[in-house]
Amino acid sequence: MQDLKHLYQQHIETLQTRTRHALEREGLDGLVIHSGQSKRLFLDDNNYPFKVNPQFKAWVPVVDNPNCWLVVNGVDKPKLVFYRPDDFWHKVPPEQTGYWTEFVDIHYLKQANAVEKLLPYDKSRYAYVGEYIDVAGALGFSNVNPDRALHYLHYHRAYKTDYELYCMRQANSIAAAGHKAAKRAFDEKQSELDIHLAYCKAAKTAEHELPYSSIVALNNHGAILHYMHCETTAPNQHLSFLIDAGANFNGYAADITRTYSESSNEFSGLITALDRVTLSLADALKPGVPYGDLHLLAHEGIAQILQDAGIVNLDAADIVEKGITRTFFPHGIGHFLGLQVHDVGGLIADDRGTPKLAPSEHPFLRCTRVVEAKQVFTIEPGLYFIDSLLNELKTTQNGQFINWKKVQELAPFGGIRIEDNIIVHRDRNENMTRDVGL
Ligand SMILES: [Mn+2]
Repeated sequence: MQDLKHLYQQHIETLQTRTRHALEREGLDGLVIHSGQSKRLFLDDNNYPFKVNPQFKAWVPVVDNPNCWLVVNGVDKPKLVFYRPDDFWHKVPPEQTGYWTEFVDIHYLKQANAVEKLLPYDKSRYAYVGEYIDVAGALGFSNVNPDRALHYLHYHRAYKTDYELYCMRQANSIAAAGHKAAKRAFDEKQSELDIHLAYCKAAKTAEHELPYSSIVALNNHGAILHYMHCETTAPNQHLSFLIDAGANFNGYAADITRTYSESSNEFSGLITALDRVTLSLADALKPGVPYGDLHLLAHEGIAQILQDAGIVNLDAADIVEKGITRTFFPHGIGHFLGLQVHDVGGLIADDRGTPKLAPSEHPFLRCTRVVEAKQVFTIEPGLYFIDSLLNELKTTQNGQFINWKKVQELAPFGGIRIEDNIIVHRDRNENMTRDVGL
């Protein structure tokens, strides 16, 4: 705990420095960061699960409390306005204690609409950072979510502090417990819903606390890239299992995918081969390498698998050259990871926010930056048998190179994705996911 306190102290110092620079860009004295508000369902009296403003949780590990505010200027101790109403309907958070509280100046707020007296009097030198533009207006802010400051913060957020790395290792460790339980539930031939519940139980995480909706896909459901459905009854056969599920620690995410085969067969051979691709790409992540190059390397690795398995009757180089790998691997190789699962700043060239978009042949690439130390990425190659894309391929010239009989045999297994979370250090990589035994 002493350690975490020290790491947090350094983290706050880094945020203070970044904030000073961001404010200089914008010609401002400070930022007022809103944690958010509860959101009501249409024509209803229930709220959506609360999701905190990422700019807010960057500063404090408070992820479940709306109507909180931070006033930061990069110099003075950050001021935290912490919402603690008198409320017998909801759980009121306790007065805050713990490793982080001595580094912020905490003020408790009983009534959400009484915040004004705790905010800077002269709003003209401050910008509001948050989602609720009308609230900002009512409070008298004219500068809302200032572009130049946010671009600066987003760009530099790619360089994680040691505190953030600590949190992400913890998130990986929590997710690993879930993944191991989910694998056992698959081996016991449970339903998607029961596997999902086994995951949450082992990760000690309620569904609304997950960093993203888990993908728990049996058999050919693995071919649906964002399969969010959860069958409540078990299928007749458990051929294969793809699970993409993460965890949060202090607001930082893990994002891990594993794929399993029920027995040792051709599909399990593909899993082993793709696992090797994940590991070799994780090795290739190095300072100075454009992240997009890893995406191209992934296509080469996947092409080699398609050739070796006799799925495509061409040499690997030709499979890539003809664009055939895009049918089997239609998404990006990965993304920044941090406060957000797809962390910000991947598609800008500099801290002024100059756009650097994904190339048109690879539109789903989520990061075009050059890899540097202290950055954290996912690496997640995939190989899927997706009906709609295969049908499209069939109508093209390239259709003649495909072993359709083999594709038909493998289609019931859905698809494969193996996703690890990697820290790039100056002289080595740290695979947080393998380090926790997955
Ligand atoms: Mn991911």
